[in-house]
Amino acid sequence: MIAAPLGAVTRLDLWGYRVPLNAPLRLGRRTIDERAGLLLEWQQAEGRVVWSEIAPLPEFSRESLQDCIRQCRAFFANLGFEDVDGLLAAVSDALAPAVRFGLESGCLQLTQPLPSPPRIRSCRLLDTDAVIHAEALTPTCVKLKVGHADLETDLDRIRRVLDAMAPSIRLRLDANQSWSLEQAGELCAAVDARRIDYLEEPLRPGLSYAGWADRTEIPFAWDESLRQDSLPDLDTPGLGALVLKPMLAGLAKTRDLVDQARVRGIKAVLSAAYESNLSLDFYARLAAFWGMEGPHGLDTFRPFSTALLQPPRYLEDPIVRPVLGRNGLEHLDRLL
Ligand code: OSB
Ligand code: MG
Repeated sequence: MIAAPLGAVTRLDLWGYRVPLNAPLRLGRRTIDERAGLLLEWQQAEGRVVWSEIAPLPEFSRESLQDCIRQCRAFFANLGFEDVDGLLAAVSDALAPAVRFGLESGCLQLTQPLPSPPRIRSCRLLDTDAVIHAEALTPTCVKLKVGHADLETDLDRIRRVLDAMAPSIRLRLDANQSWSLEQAGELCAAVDARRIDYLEEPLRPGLSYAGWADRTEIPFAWDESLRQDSLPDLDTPGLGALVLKPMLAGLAKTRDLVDQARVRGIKAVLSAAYESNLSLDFYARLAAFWGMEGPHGLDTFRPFSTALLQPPRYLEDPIVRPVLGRNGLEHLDRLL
């Protein structure tokens, strides 16, 4: 990496944002009706500005927004940096993943020539309670949340979605760690395996995947499991994809897992955690920069009532929202 002197950053500001959601969003056991987060504004000489985001997701992140604000203040108060490399070297696991992401993604934009956000097709996300409309017919990939109801109800929904989809469209299922190996096996046996891309996090936390490949041809994917204290065995038979949420893991750890997937011929899929359009654009740039195939899990902008600072640029089919300018943000601190 080219060591751009941090002196080139003339100012760093911490901002807060709150965006009402168009519809309540269910996250695990909680429902939220607004999304809150932080933005870092990195100003450089010649008026160049880079934005990065820190947006821990309730129910999925351990850190709160207040934790992140505290950690940002302490990080810049206690450490003097020579350059971007020095700053990155000071980013340790003592910092929460969302804070690491905000710092790492800011530094990446400062030092690397990222492409502008390409327009990409995301995997269309259908909510648990979603009614299956004809809109499910257009994408190349659909993701359905399962595991909240009993198996018969899930099977019924899966079959209805499959019936509504052209045969070429791939279906991804996400059970968010709901089932035993037996339940997952039962479900897999009852669906058309050829139409399922993969089944994300089928098993309850702590259960072994050792018997997976003996039971079904449907590959499983790991998401939550990749954020446990110790990394699961990436050579486990049946593992078909790593679903990577940079906001929940940090950017450096995400990059490492992209490499680990690549050497094994496993799919690596970027997945959003309801960040603002700024991070969604960043993920699209990242996917191009890292040469990742997709489709990625970036269909999370729909519930947002407002875009931050600029319209989203990564969307193949535009979603038009009013744009909240810099004066709609709350200034929290000057960090540098
Ligand atoms: O379970 O993968 C999840 C978003 C926030 C929290 C958890 C999840 C998600 C997504 C993002 O599903 C969209 C995707 O991966 O397609
Ligand atoms: Mg998931």
